[in-house]
Amino acid sequence: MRILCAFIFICVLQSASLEKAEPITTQQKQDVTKPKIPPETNPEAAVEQTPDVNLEKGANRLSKPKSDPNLEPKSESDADQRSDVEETTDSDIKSTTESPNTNSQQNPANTPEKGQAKPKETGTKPTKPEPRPTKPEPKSTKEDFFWGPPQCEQQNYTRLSCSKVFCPPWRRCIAGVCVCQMPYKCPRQDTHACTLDGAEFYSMCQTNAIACRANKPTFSHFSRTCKTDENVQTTFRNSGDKRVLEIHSKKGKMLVCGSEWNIAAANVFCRNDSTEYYRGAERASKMQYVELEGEDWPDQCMKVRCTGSELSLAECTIYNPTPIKEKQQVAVANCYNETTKEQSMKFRCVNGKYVNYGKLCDGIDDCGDNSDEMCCQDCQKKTNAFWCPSGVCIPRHAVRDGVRDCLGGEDELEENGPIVENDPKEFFTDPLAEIKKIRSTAESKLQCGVPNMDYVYKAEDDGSSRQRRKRLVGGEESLPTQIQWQVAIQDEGSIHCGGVYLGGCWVLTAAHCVRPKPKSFRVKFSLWRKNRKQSTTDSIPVKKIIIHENYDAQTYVNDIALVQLEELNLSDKCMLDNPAIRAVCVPWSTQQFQPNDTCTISGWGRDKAGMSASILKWANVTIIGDCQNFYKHRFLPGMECAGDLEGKVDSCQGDSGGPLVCKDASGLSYVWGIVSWGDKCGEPNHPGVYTKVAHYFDWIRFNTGWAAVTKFNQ
Ligand SMILES: [Ca+2]
Ligand SMILES: [Ca+2]
Repeated sequence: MRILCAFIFICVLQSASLEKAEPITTQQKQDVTKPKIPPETNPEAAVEQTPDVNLEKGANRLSKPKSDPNLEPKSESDADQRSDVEETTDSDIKSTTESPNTNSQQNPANTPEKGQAKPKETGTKPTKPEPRPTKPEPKSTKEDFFWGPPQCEQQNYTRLSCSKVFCPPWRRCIAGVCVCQMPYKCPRQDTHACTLDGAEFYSMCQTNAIACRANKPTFSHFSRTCKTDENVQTTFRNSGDKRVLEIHSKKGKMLVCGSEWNIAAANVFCRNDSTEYYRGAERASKMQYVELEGEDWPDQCMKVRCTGSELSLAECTIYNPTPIKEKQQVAVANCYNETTKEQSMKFRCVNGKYVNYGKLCDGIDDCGDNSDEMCCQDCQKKTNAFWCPSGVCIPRHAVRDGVRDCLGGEDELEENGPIVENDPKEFFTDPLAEIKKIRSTAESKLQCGVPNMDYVYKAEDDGSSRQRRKRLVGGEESLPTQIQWQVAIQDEGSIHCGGVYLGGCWVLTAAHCVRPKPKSFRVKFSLWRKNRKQSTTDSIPVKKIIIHENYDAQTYVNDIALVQLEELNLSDKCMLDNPAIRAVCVPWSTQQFQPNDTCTISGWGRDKAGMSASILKWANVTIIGDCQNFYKHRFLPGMECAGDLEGKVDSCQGDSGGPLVCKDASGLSYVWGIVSWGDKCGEPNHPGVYTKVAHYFDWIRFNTGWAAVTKFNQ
């Protein structure tokens, strides 16, 4: 009954007929016999799933890192070359002869690797409960409609939680937290950043990286001549019992205009003013200019806009110096004194400050750590805040400002209007301009997630034609060069698993698809018909296989493996440029996609007759958020469910190891899952289970040695 590598379409019938279809390697054989799903250690599970599903396993690991980011083929030469000759027919057995690189080691058969695979699996079983949401309960008990769910609040997210937001360039996302970047890693910029003690750096990124480590304000202003008498300093002057803000700079002394003054900025001022106010401001107060007591007040004001994370107002955007009119309002500091407030009816920020519930999800950082904006099911309309699907509200001015704030780029979509360009003449200090430059440089270095459209619909030379596409059960045949990151993992000459190309020399697949015997494998790129190469097909030997150390063949937990390709002679590249091959992006956050998002699975399925219908197929599936309901404790951390609860399309339909790919709002495709296991393919209430790739981001980064595996939030 089960086929070895779960096929994507059609699982419904895999009972008898198919297995024979394809010879299996020794190792696979054994898999076959075992229940596709982890035979559970627990009763209930056992009941349900016995036979028939297809899952397989296999395992092995590889080794090491390689540091090379050459991702992405760039030119047009055609592929083939490297491919071994014989593959054309690809009898399932070709195995060792394949190509120069592979041959050296043979004895395919005599070394059953299963022995080795075992050891590394350590059989461990996950102990820690994953924080994934069980199911959104509309709201917490408080009276806020926007806030929640409670599971989110328990995570204590702040602006440094890079599973939900981007880190600024002077911080780096490590294990879900924005940590201080090494100052020398900041790229040099045209502007010169001056520090409060008169030093000059190549960028504000650098001064802020230093400030981040010291937790002390450092940046003063941009200038080519860092004279301390031009430093930007913010102080206050009393008017009666009110503290009126003043900014000293080379433009002289000015007040802060009331029009943009908000709590995020007031927090910054108060924290910098005194350690007594480490929790920031009580509120952003203002008063009319004419009401100021005393003489000699400055007659101009500048606007100040802060995100809320700054260590001093000098780090904020300061702009638009203008003469003040009498009735105009100016900014007043009103710092937070927690002892005076009763807190019972308030929201407790992660940093311990209390704010009114009405301040949640309005796009403004009231807390000072932004924790009041991190678990939002929607944003307050009256403030015009913008909702990012990761549950974060951002201020309106961050929409179409040229910098991606929402993980999927929703805030920068054209539908949100034209890009707002700042007029440099009006800006005294504009940190956003530098952030924009640094981000776009970094983001352009990695090409992924975008197919080469010139090739997507190119018909191949092998006679296949588009008109022959036909709908299958829940799936559709692809076009010859449509799914450009899909690969086939060839083991001892036969293909039982798929995989996905990450760029450089790296391919991702399921642990159960491989063994630590690189010579037994080859990776086929741009394969369309499973058993026949096309002109763009490339077949590449494998250098190393890295199986997750804690992969458990019984539970399928950590069913993930990296396949490192062999480099070309005298080169650090592993294949010649091939216009029909593109890398998919690696997701860095488990929040990039959410339940109910529609994604695509692909693989070589079999048709009902069990023929290895050899054309690559694809189908849409939906991410399912409450998978524990279907699989109980067999659903473990690092797993994701997708399918269609009616059972029309389900994941068991693609070869194991193949990709579940989701596209973000900006059109970039990410490998969200790897086909792993499932019960009763294609039947209602038995969604397919995938390895959740984002959960393994740090593992991938460590094992590939790539400094930047991802295009964003590196
Ligand atoms: Ca707020
Ligand atoms: Ca933006």
